Amino acid sequence: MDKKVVELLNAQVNKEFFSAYLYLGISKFFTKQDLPGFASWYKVQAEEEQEHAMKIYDYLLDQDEDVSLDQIGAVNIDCKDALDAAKAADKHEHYITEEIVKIMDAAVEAKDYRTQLFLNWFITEQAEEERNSKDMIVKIEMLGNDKKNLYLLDKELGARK
Ligand code: OFO
Repeated sequence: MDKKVVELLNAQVNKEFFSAYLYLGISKFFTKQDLPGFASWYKVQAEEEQEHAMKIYDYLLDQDEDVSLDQIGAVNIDCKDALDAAKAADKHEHYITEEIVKIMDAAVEAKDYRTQLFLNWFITEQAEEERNSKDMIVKIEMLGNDKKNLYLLDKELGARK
């Protein structure tokens, strides 16, 4: 495989694990806010991010490439409220979309059609991730960003498996 494509995929494994870590941090924030439904929703999201990382990990090994398991950055969640946390998640998803697009660009340049096919799943997934993170902001803004108003949404979010 093209060296740059492999490097970017390798870096993305780390970024997806960092996403998991970030969502765990947001989940912890909501646990401490006594909003267990939000906490559970973001914990499920953290698990999804680990699956994303493992998809790329498996793909690289399937192509007989190596995978470097680099250090995952620390997460310091400094959110003042639910809306702030939802906005942090939304910002992160836009960043991840940009990173996936960069890998796709490199795969196109390298005429690496197999990796382009592989990345199609992530392109679709990022559209869903951005929609979900935006929906969360819209819901919080509609209900009102205080704990009493968020109680009902907390019940709904707790149902995510
Ligand atoms: Fe892996 O999609 Fe979110 O970050």
